[in-house]
Amino acid sequence: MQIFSEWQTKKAQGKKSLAVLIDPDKASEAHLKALCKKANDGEIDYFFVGGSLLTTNRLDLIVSYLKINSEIPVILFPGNTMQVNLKADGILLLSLISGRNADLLIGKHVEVAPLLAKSALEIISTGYMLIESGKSTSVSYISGTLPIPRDKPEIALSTALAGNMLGLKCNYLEAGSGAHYSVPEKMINALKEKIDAPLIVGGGIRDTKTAKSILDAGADIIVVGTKIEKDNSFITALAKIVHTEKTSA
Ligand code: 1GP
Repeated sequence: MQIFSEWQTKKAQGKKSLAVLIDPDKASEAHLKALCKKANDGEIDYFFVGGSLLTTNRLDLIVSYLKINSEIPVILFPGNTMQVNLKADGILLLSLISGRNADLLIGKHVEVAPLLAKSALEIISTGYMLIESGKSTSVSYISGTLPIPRDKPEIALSTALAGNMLGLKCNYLEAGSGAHYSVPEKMINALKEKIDAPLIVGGGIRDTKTAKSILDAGADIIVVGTKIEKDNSFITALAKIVHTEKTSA
């Protein structure tokens, strides 16, 4: 099944998913091996691969390894136009709608569109929103944009609605990697109540309690990176929560 239609089907069934974010600069082979095992055991639903800034040339190596050794979709989560790899299954074509940097709203997309059009990658257009998270994050600094204030769910909702009216297929609330505070539940809930598009939430999820409240508030897919880089046993604990919600929903 195509990735996005799987997201829609799962959402309709009240099923939740766990995406693990892999930063190509940081992932060792041992780490990737452990992640693939967990993916093949059903603990991880999707791999997201990318980062705000890559300082090595390992993207192709990482995507190839994941494709050979795991059975789950590998989805590019590109920080810039250099992070396109045709061996992946899909790409989140991010439009940074919380910001007013024209390059990240449409400019970079123009540069990669001809390549993407010729590829077999599934293109998932995504309304990407940075949410203020207690500290300046790489994504905010690199994108040169201000995040949405965390106490303004109505701004996030209006932004997501506008993005979806413009044709973006899903929404991503991003606190930023290593965020002090994850995305507020009230904001997640505001989007869940009014928008049918699949909702992805990530940034600063370091414990199962936070993961559960984000899922309960209405996230369909949670994305976890930093904590798993340090402790991949966290995946098993997270998977129990994410996939229990599946059966209880
Ligand atoms: C994905 O940026 C996040 O949305 C990942 O954040 O590294 O804090 O888990 P962490």
